[in-house]
Amino acid sequence: MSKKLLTLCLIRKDDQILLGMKKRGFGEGRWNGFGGKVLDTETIKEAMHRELHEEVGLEVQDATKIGILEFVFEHNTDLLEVHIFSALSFTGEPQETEEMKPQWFSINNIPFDTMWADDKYWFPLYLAGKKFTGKFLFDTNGDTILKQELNEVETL
Ligand code: 6U4
Repeated sequence: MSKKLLTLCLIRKDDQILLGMKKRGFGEGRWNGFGGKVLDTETIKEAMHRELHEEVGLEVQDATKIGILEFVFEHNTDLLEVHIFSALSFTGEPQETEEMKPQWFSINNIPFDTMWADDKYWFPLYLAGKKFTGKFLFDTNGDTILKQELNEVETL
């Protein structure tokens, strides 16, 4: 297995959450938080800030790590380790970029049907202010979860 580190940043303002429609590449056609691959030259947190800026033009000051999830796809030797951050304030205006089209959603109306299939399991923990770790095995095309494990944790 070769492990790849990725970031995902979720921004919440009162009862709204900012998601982006991925316009190209991995996860195209799904709403998601903002993030991407950690480069060899940067820390995970630096990557989170860089990707947030590149994908939606925002800066955050208060991001805290809330989750670490591992994703594996059937018949694939890559393991994606996604480090998830939560921020409650930001500077800048959300901007559409070549990668993402941002939109605010009510936390009571999150578009789970157009998101990664794992999101509906761990978003409730995120929204309740909990921390978590988990592992998900997807089928080859990433549409169906074949196996999963999700745990609430005290610290990460
Ligand atoms: P670049 O480097 O821009 O070509 P790209 O292939 O577009 O990469 P990447 O790596 O930037 O994609 O971003 C993948 C994003 O999707 C990361 O923020 C992590 C996130 N992600 C991957 N699998 C996920 C999953 N199962 N559930 C989820 N987010 C996931 O909520």
